[in-house]
Amino acid sequence: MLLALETTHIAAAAVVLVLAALIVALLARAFVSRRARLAKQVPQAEQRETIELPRITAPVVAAPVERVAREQRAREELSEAEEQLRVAREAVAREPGSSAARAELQRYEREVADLRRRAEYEHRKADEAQEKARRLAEAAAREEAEARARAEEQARLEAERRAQEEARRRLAEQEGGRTLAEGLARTRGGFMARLNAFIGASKELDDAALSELEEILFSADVGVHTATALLDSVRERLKRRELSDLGKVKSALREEIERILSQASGAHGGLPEAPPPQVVMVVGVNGTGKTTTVGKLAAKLKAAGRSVILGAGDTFRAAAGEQLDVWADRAQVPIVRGKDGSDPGAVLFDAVARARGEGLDVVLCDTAGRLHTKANLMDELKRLKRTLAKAQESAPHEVLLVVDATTGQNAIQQARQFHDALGVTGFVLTKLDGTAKGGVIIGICDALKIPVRYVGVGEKVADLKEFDAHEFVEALFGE
Ligand SMILES: Nc1nc2c(ncn2[C@@H]2O[C@H](COP(=O)(O)OP(=O)(O)O)[C@@H](O)[C@H]2O)c(=O)[nH]1
Ligand SMILES: [Mg+2]
Repeated sequence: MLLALETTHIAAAAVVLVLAALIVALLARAFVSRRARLAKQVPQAEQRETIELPRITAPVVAAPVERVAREQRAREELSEAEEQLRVAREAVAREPGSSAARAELQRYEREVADLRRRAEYEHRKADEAQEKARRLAEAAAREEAEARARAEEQARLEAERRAQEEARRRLAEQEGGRTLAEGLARTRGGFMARLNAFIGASKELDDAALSELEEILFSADVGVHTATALLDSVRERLKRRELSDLGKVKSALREEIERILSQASGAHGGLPEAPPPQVVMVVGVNGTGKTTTVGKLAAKLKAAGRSVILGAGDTFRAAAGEQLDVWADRAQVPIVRGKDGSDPGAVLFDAVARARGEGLDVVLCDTAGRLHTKANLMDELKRLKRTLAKAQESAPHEVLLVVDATTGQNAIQQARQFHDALGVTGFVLTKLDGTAKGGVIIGICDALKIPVRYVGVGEKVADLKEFDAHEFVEALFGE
């Protein structure tokens, strides 16, 4: 009974003690946190008397926010412990003899040391996280810049592709030019019509008929020399009794004309083969169609897969350079242009040098057909030719004379002048579509034995045709 009573007392005492301890602990905690709250209001300099951690810099990027928050928390806990350490120090100072106060001080010293290490660790981690985030941001920025550059490059290529397509479209538009027969319609309507009428009249092949034929041939713009030669060949065949009727006269003339044309020109026209860069010097009187021919030729060669560069050698007229620029743009080929009035030799030299440097196939050199200065055109062209030879051995590979068919027989004389001065290697007869004087082509071939490379029957690219003697005669004699 007594034992039971004692046990009850002990239990009650224990409960009271535990309760008392709890109350003390709660009070102590409330006190500590109040001090800590107060400590937070203490100015920063005072708070930082023992630790100098680097300041938290604003995060460069948003990613390490959590790390920064952890560092912030660690700092707060550290400053709370530091505050408590300060209080403990004061307590020891007040009661130097109190071992409880010293024990408290040691505990806070350890705690502050631990928390400082943690704060430093969190600071390092936050730094690392920031650094990592910065690197990621940099990589992202780099990637974005690269993607932008790629997009820009793609846009550029797309624009280039569209420009080329546009150029091709324009070329295609220009295609479907005249046929040779259509281009020769006027010539056919002139001398050929007279010849046909003469033959259709079915006269006797007597002297009167022959002098009528002579007159027709003289009117054909083939030149006196060639007209005479053609008539002679008819007479010759008559003598050999090869010609029994007038119908045969026509086929005899046709044969003879084809012989003259192909003797000079070979089987096919176009530019002859030459090692790259093939330098073509285009010459001729003003207005014959040099610049146009250079442009058309550039488009044709380019379409055939050859790389071409244009040299704007007519620096005497501003319009000539601009005109060639338009062609370069249309044909999508590079062009070398000098300032107006600058030395054409320098321009053409540059064009050849660039063709050599870039490994291009053909250099088409436009030249002036008339000079503003008193200088003689032929002397100037001779000088240009020498310049081209200096730019490249064996250049120019071709001296291409452009002759305007509408000038008729005068063209023969003109061609002779150019040939004597420059050694023309081939010629182009332009504007056949606009004249009945197409016979001049026979006269030039016969008189100078220069091959015809191309004929022009209009202003479109497709209107510049590679010359073919058989095709030409067929178109000329065709009904
Ligand atoms: N109808 C026609 N006109 C042409 C032909 N070739 C050139 N032309 C025109 O002739 C004019 C003079 O040509 P251009 O090339 O400037 O002559 P350049 O002074 O010798 O350079 C231009 O209006 C050309 O379009 C052709 O074969 N037929
Ligand atoms: Mg010109």
